Amino acid sequence: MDYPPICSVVPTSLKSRYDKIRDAFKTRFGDDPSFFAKAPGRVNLIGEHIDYCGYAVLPMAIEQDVVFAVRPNDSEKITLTNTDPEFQDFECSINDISIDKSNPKWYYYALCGVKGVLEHCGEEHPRGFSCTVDGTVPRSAGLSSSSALVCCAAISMIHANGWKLTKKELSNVCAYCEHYIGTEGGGMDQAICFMAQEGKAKLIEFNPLKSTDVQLPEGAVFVISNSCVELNKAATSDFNIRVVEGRIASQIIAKAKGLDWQSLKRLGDLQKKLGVDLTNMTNIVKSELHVEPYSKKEVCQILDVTPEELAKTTLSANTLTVESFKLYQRALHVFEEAHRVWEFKRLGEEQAPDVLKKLGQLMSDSHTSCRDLYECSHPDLDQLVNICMKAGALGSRLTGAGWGGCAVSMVPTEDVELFLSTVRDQFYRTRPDRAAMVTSSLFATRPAGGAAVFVV
Ligand code: ADP
Ligand code: NG1
Repeated sequence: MDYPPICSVVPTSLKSRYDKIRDAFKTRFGDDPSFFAKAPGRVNLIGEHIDYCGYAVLPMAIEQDVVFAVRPNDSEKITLTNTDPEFQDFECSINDISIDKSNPKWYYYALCGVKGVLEHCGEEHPRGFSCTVDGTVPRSAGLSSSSALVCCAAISMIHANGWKLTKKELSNVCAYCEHYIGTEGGGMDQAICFMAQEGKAKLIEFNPLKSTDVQLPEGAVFVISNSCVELNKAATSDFNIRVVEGRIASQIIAKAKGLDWQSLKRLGDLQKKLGVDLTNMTNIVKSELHVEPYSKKEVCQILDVTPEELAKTTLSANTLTVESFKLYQRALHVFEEAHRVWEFKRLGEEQAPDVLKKLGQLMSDSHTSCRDLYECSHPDLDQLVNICMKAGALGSRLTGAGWGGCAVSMVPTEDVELFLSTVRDQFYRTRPDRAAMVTSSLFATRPAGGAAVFVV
């Protein structure tokens, strides 16, 4: 069985940071923590907005993470504090966890993880814990700070109670419980958080969850750059509108094909049911869907349901009032992007001639599709991607949900220094607000390890 590691020594490279977190804990709670838990952020190399449609994605964990210093208690209370004064302390009873979807406070993400584990384990009289949180994952930037927080809370709750869940169980529980905050993501972030291995990118497949090592190309480095535009996914409806557009596209095609449309909410499930390949699916999109946006009235007519029934079968709480859906463009992106993921893996494995150029092209095609078909980019992010390409990247694309946040670029190893200084000059130094953030916003990265516990 594959459980998250429980280590007895904090690696030397992390010691000074963990000492500071321990000090913050001690100042607040008057005692030492009994363990640390850590959960990494991630960068998705390719496969955007397709996990919740059931398709495989290709992320790797990054060095930036969320760390909890934890001391279990017998009072059945959760007390959450943060090293960043921006985030206020919070306390509640473990038996009375409520999460307000309309107002995504920082501590709700932690409560999602605790609640998910409690529901899964179903044990009576669980122990609560006091903790101090410290995060280095840039927030609302597509590097999955929210899931790092959820997963870190889940693994802390597990360890505080002496329970055991495998990496797969934790991935599934956390993917499900992050929905309590309102975003209906597909599970990529939580899966890579637990399944990551140092030095390895992973192909993550869903239903059933499976992770496979991916050969990264030799001679290139992945560089992350933040556009410095933030979008909190739970506080806005942009993300869930895309989730719902995918569902409606799937259901309309299913109905046209005489299938049980109500049960076919994911484009990946639809493809399985139809038994055809991804190229065929793009042809089906072109023949069954129209390019113009669908009004809610038209969707209801096609599916032969009332708006109330559509709300129940398909919509989410924050998309009930959406009146227009772009189905053709969203579905086309999903099938083409799903194809690019498998191409990326295949080309990397074959190490074919020109492999770097071909992988770079796939990344750039992915960005174009996110920008034009999925409409989840942002003008500043497009500007950043253009600068990255001119600065020597072989491919560059938005990573994570988008609407701002980070780009990931593939850069020949020998050109990295020149690339970094060009992007620094042309994107960050042109504006004081960006210049102030450059150190935490522009960095080369390599695959980091997954969530772990350090007993002290
Ligand atoms: P991301 O793309 O980073 O997952 P989200 O918008 O989904 O972005 O979630 C970001 C939110 O997660 C923040 O607004 C904050 O509430 C919470 N969060 C992330 N990291 C931390 C942290 N270190 N401390 C407190 N809250 C955090
Ligand atoms: P970010 O932007 O990192 O929160 C979100 C989703 C992923 C995936 C990507 C887009 C959550 C927790 N995360 O990631 O599942 O759909 O967008 O590929 O909802």
